[in-house]
Amino acid sequence: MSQPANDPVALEQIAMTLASGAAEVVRTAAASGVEVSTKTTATDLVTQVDKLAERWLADQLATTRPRDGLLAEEGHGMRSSTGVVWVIDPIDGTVNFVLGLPQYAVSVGVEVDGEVVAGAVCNVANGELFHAHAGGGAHLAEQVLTGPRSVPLSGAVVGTGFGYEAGRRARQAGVVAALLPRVGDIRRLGSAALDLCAVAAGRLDAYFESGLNPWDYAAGALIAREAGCVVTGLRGAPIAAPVTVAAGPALAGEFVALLEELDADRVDG
Ligand code: LIP
Repeated sequence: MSQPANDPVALEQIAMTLASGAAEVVRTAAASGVEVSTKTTATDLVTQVDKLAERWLADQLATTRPRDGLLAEEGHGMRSSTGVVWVIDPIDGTVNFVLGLPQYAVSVGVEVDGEVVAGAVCNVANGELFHAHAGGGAHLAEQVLTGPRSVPLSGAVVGTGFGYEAGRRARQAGVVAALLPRVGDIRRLGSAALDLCAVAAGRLDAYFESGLNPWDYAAGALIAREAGCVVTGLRGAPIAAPVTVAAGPALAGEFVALLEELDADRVDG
């Protein structure tokens, strides 16, 4: 009997193949040089490699999943007639990619009827492939991921990121300045998708960021949840409305309360 078109296990396998394949497209294209341009601000970069990888992903889906929808960072979009939507960032961490800092990824999330049920994140630089499907746990290759260590908030290493608009970054910096003496340390690694996978893998104790786009978090949030992490917004809001938080269950309540105390969800003026 063939698998249903929206079976999470099958969708996870496709997401893994797409993420790994697009990562190879990025590696190959980058070898020929990278042309950089800007989007919303001078720091919001995009390259022809982002666009090439997204075109490759769109072409793969047009061939293998022609009736599914597509939402991708660099503009490819398709309406779904199956209830399945692929939510894609061809290079998450574009600034790192341009600089050659090995922390950038292809992120492929899969929604069925509005809920993300499968996803894969491939670190282009080292080939690490994080993946999950709803109810199936989270994995790095074949390794089962179980989230962060047990650590008090005062010792927690917290990942975060910043937007591209200067005024917003100033307000975000104010939150981080107030947070830093209350936690163990801060890391700004430059890719939300890999930050969320780092929490899933226990490489970060927690993560928060305001203003993420669906393609930044779709796959990583599922992977973190399937690793047993709490992934939430602030004050009962859904994730990315505007803040996305990921932490182990023992730390999440205290961490969310601290972010609410510091008004981490009020940086948009
Ligand atoms: C990036 C995010 C990161 C954020 C960066 C940037 P992009 O996505 O993944 O968390 O802090 O400013 O938005 O633009 O490289 O795809």
